[in-house]
Amino acid sequence: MKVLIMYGMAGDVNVQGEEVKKLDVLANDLFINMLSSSYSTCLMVSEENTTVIEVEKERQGKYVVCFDPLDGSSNIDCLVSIGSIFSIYRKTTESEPNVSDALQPGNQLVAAGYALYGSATMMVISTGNGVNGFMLDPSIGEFVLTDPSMTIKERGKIYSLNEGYANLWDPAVTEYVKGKKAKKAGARYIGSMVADVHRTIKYGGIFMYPATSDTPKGKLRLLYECIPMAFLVQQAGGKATTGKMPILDIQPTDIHQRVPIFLGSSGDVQDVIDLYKKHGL
Ligand code: P6P
Repeated sequence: MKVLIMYGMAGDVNVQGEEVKKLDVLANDLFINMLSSSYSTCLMVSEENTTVIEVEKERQGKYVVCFDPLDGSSNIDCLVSIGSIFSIYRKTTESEPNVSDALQPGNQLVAAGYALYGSATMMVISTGNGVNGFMLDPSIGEFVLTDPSMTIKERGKIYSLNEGYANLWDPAVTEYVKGKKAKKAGARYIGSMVADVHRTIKYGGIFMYPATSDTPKGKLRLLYECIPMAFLVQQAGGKATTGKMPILDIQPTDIHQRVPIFLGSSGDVQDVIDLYKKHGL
């Protein structure tokens, strides 16, 4: 009964009479509580919270953490892999922690990472000197370094995006995908960013969430999806762009702003950049 309740259901009371939370709410509470009690963090941005979360004064540390506690949570009930994504900045101002401390470009990041909850649980992390992957060994309850110095090959055979929006793409994306189909490239799309990005790092290729005529800024959030993933991909030797500029160079203006994103093998992503230039976009 308890296991069933953990999968996506909400608003229930379990056999012990405890309130049952949706997994993404539980994940958010865990992130906030652990960071607040770590004495390392002064400010947080969560996908689940409309405004920034300030840590109480006596427990403040020097870091600002932005996170999506459970990305892809719409996939929980069908058991598709989901994940958590985080990025870490240093607080650079002397003032009380405030939203401006979180609105830093990705090229100021101290660290970023994700946890992937799939057929195994894996943490992939970078502190600016390459990317390392740690697999959870349940028999000892520890994360073991199984993927040291992860690197993305210069080109890959896979392209990944939601082709349901093909009628809404701009000419550059339309031409790029047409070219991929002409080369009979492999199409893979999980619809869970952490899983799609992890496959892209491991196998090479490109993951795309472009702007459409309906969503001119795309869907994915800059601070806690695009910047951390762009940092990791670049640290692994890949590229990450909006099509018009590097993700890590964007000056954020809002904690929940969205941007288009193309990331993965440097050669594949460069082809997209060249098409945006060709179409004068
Ligand atoms: P679409 C999941 O909801 C998510 O936020 C990302 O994990 C994923 O990449 C994207 O949205 C999928 O969006 O529009 O293809 O369903």
